[in-house]
Amino acid sequence: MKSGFIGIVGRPNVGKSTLMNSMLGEKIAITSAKPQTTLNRITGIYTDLEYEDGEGIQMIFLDTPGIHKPHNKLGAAINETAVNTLDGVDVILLIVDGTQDFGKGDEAVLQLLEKAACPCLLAVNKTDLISPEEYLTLYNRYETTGIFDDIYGVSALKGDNVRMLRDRLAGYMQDGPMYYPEDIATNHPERFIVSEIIREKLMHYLKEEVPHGVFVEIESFEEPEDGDGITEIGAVIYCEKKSHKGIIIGKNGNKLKGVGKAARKDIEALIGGKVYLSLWVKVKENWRDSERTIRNWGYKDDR
Ligand SMILES: Nc1nc2c(ncn2[C@@H]2O[C@H](COP(=O)(O)OP(=O)(O)OP(=O)(O)O)[C@@H](O)[C@H]2O)c(=O)[nH]1
Ligand SMILES: [Mg+2]
Repeated sequence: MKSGFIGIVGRPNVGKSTLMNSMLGEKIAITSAKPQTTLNRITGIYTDLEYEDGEGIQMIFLDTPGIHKPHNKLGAAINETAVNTLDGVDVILLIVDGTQDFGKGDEAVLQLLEKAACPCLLAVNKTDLISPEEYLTLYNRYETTGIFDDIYGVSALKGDNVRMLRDRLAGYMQDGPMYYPEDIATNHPERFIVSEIIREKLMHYLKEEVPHGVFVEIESFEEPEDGDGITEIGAVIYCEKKSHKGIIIGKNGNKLKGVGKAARKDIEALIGGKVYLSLWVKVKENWRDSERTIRNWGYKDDR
């Protein structure tokens, strides 16, 4: 059996979570067009018991928040989560956005990688949006750093080269135990994934500052007593301002209904049964700057 850990890092919005989901063939991490969608480290597990010549493999992907210049305590905490992931993995996969020119933020990430003790691969993502010349410019820029064992152009969205990249990463797995049972794709509790799904819909439906100031807490999760009953879930959406509360609820409650309906569909697919979802909105001012709140809500990496 080969197994190991792959740290997925990069700046916000480059497609880390999309690429992890694509390598898993399953949606575990939420994604959105807005930066700072991922706030915790998200584990995605790929197991194939017949990988090569009958030998099995288990690849444990660690998707991380985008590395950025923090503006509040939450930002600092999630940055730390990403940077900590560079330690204790077998291989690091840096993802960059092929549509963006190399800049200061990229330089800062490279400086972090220079200190990493394990091998690094690079994926230039979103190749579906760029020309071969644009790809080559980025390729050359990164190639000269000497940090990467290999550089791949991929499209996480279209799946181009994703299989090849996963096979290359598999080469870094070592003889080791099976850390998780064969049939699980993540080690996060269902409630956490449910709260993430709700947050994803909020990211999609809300504009500008509002979605970044929301946090979702599952208050109740009651599974049916018989197999095909309804799972009843109650969740609270915390936001930072009274005015945001109004925006989230929307005219005649329409916004919140839309979020609830979209989330319910995904949650039903996740748990494979009917769901009754109740959502409430509450205000918790400046929670992104409250050390205690951040820790209580699990955004602090306390390894
Ligand atoms: N065109 C195109 N869009 C992509 C590709 N990969 C990701 N995206 C889009 O880029 C946006 C960001 O994707 P995410 O996977 O959420 O990015 P992330 O790096 O995880 O972002 P954070 O969690 O905020 O750090 C989403 O709108 C994706 O649909 C790709 O290969 N091609
Ligand atoms: Mg992400």
